[in-house]
Amino acid sequence: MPKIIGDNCPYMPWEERPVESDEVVWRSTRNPIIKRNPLPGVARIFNSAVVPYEGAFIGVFRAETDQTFPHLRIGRSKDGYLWNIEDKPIAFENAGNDQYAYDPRVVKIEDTYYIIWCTDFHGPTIGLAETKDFKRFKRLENAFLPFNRNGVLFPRKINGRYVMLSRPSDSGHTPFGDIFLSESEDLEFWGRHRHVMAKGQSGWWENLKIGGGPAPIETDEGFLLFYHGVTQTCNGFVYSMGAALLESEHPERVRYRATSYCLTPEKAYEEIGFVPNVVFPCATVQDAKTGRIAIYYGAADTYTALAFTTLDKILAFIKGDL
Ligand code: BMA
Repeated sequence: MPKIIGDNCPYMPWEERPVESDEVVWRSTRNPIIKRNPLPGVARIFNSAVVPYEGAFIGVFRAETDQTFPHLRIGRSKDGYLWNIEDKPIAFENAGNDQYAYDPRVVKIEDTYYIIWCTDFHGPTIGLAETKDFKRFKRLENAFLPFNRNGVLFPRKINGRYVMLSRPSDSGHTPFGDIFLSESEDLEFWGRHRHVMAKGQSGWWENLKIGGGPAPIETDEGFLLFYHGVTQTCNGFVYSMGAALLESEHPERVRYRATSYCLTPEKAYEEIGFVPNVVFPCATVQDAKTGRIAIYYGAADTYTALAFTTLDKILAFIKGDL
């Protein structure tokens, strides 16, 4: 059996696959777990990140106000389903009033939690911050020049360097895009850029663009990467979720990549909303002991939803054995 390299999380959200289902990724019966207008002045919470923290969970949420202003808020949950979300945006210690932020990821490396998101620096690019306690947040230098999105840090240094995936883009809705990788010794200066995956290599469902999703999950067979893949229809973009396995010490090399999506908009909360037909994964929590994986994803730029898989099932799917 393949193994997750990482912590156990016996209290993670989990639902067994329904007996009649043969899906590789199955949805929570409680979806969407965060509904419309979840807080006063907040219209929608979606595309958000969750990490285990001190026997419970912390979320860094993409909230959008009733003026459609995207920003980050901290939330806390005992079970990963029911969330208490703060009534104010995260106040970064050294960032002035700059609150514009969306599509966060959170990654723990050694004893520090890093938040990565899409910021505005003369156009979209990758913002970074660190915290140890989710009370004080320090902004670091932006990682890249504009235009870039979908910055995703790996959960450990590789060959002595921090490693980040990103998706160079344009200033608008970006009708193109591949996943690249960059390295840094100090999280400030980035280089040794490598191309990791091209759009469209796994089918028409991702023939417009692709972008990294949650922080890659380390396994004894390599890093498991969930990503979003986008196709264009006469009614707009459709965002699905794909999966691939990257080499452990050379994550710019793809070992396997699934040839079809593992989650695509099918439920009303994924097909109907502020932006229809979007599933957009930004976080996972997993249990090394059982190989269980819970995936947090944004649905239709309106809701937060949960789906599940296990390491053995998703790896078999990626390798084409299912
Ligand atoms: C992308 C990002 C995501 C969003 C998606 C669909 O460009 O802005 O936050 O989910 O578009 O609208």
